Amino acid sequence: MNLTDLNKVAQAMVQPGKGLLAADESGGTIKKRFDAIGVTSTEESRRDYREMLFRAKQPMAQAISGVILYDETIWQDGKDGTPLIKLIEQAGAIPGIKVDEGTQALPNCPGETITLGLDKLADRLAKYYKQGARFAKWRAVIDIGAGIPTYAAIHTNAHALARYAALCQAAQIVPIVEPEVLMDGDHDIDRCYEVTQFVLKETFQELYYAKVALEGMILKPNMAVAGKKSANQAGVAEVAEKTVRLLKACVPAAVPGIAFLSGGQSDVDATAHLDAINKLGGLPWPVTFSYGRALQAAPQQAWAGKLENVVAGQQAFAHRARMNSLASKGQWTPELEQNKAA
Ligand code: 5MM
Repeated sequence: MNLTDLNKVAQAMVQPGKGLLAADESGGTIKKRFDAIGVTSTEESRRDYREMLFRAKQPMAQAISGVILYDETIWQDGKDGTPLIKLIEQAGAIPGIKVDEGTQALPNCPGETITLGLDKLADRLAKYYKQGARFAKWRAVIDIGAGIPTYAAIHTNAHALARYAALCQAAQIVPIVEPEVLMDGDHDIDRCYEVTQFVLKETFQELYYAKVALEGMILKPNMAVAGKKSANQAGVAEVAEKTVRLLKACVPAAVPGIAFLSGGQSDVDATAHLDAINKLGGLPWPVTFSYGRALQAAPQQAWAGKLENVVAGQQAFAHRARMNSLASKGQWTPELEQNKAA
């Protein structure tokens, strides 16, 4: 492992004013997204959609430091034969790859899951590196509900994240460590805080046991937010204050950066929260975005699978990318949000 080089890539991923585009939807997830806009999910439609995003010059060059790809995409060519991965590189962004293979029920833990994909991961990482990937992503999923999460689920998922991260670094690939505490339930923000704190502490403990170099990784956490079904929603200031307190208590300063997931927050909420977090200032790490839905919902709506809508789709993507770029510097305002033409 060359830690200096890993650290350089990690720092580039969280460089000022930029963040990550999570375009790594697996087959099932992208089908769900396409169903919502009336588009049939085929190899070609998925290619066309992602090519539209990667060819959006302005947002790709100004706001996106890296793109997380799904296995299918990293081997795909654009319509004119240019490999999609080349389009990302030409825009000055770093290609990355999702290497987890989804989740499966965790035995003895009803309602909880473990993320799959460790078997043969070393071989897959070597192939992805050769293809140009310089970082990877693995998502562990922790749900909050009656009697869950259990320690068994938290520990098993943290252990898998650490094994994945160690394998990535051995393959000279920066691991994005993503322990996602879902916001699907009716819990309040304090319950989310408490569970996320436990999950992060366990994750960093396991990373330490696995001898993962913190300087060569990126953390992709959830923010401290109330569950979607909670009657007791927290405001922007409370989310920012509690998220910062939580992360400061759990994430060592040696970590080069934090890139949040959006987790089902609305586009504007995800931006407003990131902005408020950065406006608080005094953070030991750069804090930016690694959004999937919060960057893509608007371009998906605008595109709707039609060739004549490609420019509109790219403009919608450019707007969200610009808003999040501003938020990553604490420079976003609701007025700028309205000004789509700029
Ligand atoms: C883009 O969605 C990613 C892949 O999800 P599946 O494996 O379930 O298809 C997802 O991991 C994503 O990268 C993160 O959750 C962040 O995306 P959001 O939409 O939460 O910002």
